[in-house]
Amino acid sequence: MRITGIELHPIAIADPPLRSSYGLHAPFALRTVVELQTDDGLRGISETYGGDGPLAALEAARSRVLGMDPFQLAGLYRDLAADVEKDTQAAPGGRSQTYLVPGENPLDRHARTHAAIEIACLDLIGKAVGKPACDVIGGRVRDAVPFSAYLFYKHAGGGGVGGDAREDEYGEVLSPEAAVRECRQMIAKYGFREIKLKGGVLDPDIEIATIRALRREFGPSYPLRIDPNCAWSVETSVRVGRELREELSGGGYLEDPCATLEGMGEVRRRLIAEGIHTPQASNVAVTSFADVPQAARLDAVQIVLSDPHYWGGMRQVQYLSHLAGVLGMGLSMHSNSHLGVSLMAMTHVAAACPNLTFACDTHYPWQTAKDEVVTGGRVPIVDGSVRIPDKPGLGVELDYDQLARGRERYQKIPYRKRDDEAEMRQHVDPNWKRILPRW
Ligand code: GKR
Ligand code: MG
Repeated sequence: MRITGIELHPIAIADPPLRSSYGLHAPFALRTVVELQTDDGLRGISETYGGDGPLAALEAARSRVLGMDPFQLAGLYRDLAADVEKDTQAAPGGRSQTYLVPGENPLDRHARTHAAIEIACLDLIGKAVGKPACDVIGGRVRDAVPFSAYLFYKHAGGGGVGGDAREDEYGEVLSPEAAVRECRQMIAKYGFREIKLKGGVLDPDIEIATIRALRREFGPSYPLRIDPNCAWSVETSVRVGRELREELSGGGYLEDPCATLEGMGEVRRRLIAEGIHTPQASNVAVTSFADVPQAARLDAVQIVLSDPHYWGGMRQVQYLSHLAGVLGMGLSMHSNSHLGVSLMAMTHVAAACPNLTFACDTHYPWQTAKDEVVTGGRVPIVDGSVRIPDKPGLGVELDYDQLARGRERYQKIPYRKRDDEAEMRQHVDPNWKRILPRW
């Protein structure tokens, strides 16, 4: 089997005005759908980050991928990584994700590009051998993968503009009471059994009150996690850890409370000194394999957040799962705004990682059927979980009319890169800047 064609579909999908320490989500999120064709008539698909940067990186890989046997993935990773090693040398001061929105770190470009190609190849391989992708990469340890209710503070609005404006299902959410309502709605609709609050938006005392209100409403059988994306100082992180000692216990965690592994290591030491063992998770201080041993040495991170989109694909996430296990760390999964193709890639790899024992993050509830590009509409989330379909590969196919609509939306909008800070200045506060730590 040889790859004979690559089609890259840049699309825009409506996204509500969600807030985080990065700023505000734009009315449309950008994604790229990758489609590979083979000489025996198969089509393999994947979904990745959108906009000019990811598209250019995929274009640059075109000649390497055309003619390739989709089973031969190790050499592809080596060749894509070779280019980035040069970038690393050109970046004295090292790598850091702290100030970059996900998908924009130049030092991980090869991993993101490889992921997009690898996932489409695994879809092809699954189709060629008649097996689901999770069974191609070593076999599933679960048939259904649990996801968490991913709560955001948000402004009123359902995302999109004009004829593409979407219904505002959750309304404005800028208080603890509204966050509880949002969570109730999301759990009623999807049946999630774990809860994540995106923090770093309101004063930490309000965010503490939000977590407490969630605990009162849902009780200790719903583990809680809070993620301010580095908006807090070490001092504030320790204070929040202390005040939420009870609420974040029993399967919950504190995610990237402050910047850097050193900062998180200090938070950990100080909390332990007070007898508080709340684990810390990261998708900001730990974004590459090189970060993991250091995170373990400093005891800064106890749970690594995997994500096939930037860790290099499904098999790289399995390696990460293994490494985390060897170092005594747990594994969970990070997400960004995405559609059903990504959801299925996340589900397949999570099914094939024994060490991934937390419910994965997903932004999927924030997108709608109007933007979905897989046939049959939205991928069902039932009892908080996505089941592995009894179909080969990822188990989803593209709806080409929907894809064309996504491409049209992409052509209509002026931006080609996620810039939450600019959105914040345009819609909320003309003087807004991302300041870390803010509190
Ligand atoms: O969508 O605004 C967002 C999130 O803040 C996202 O960008 C983060 O990557 O979900 C992510 C996280 O866990 O840090
Ligand atoms: Mg995070």
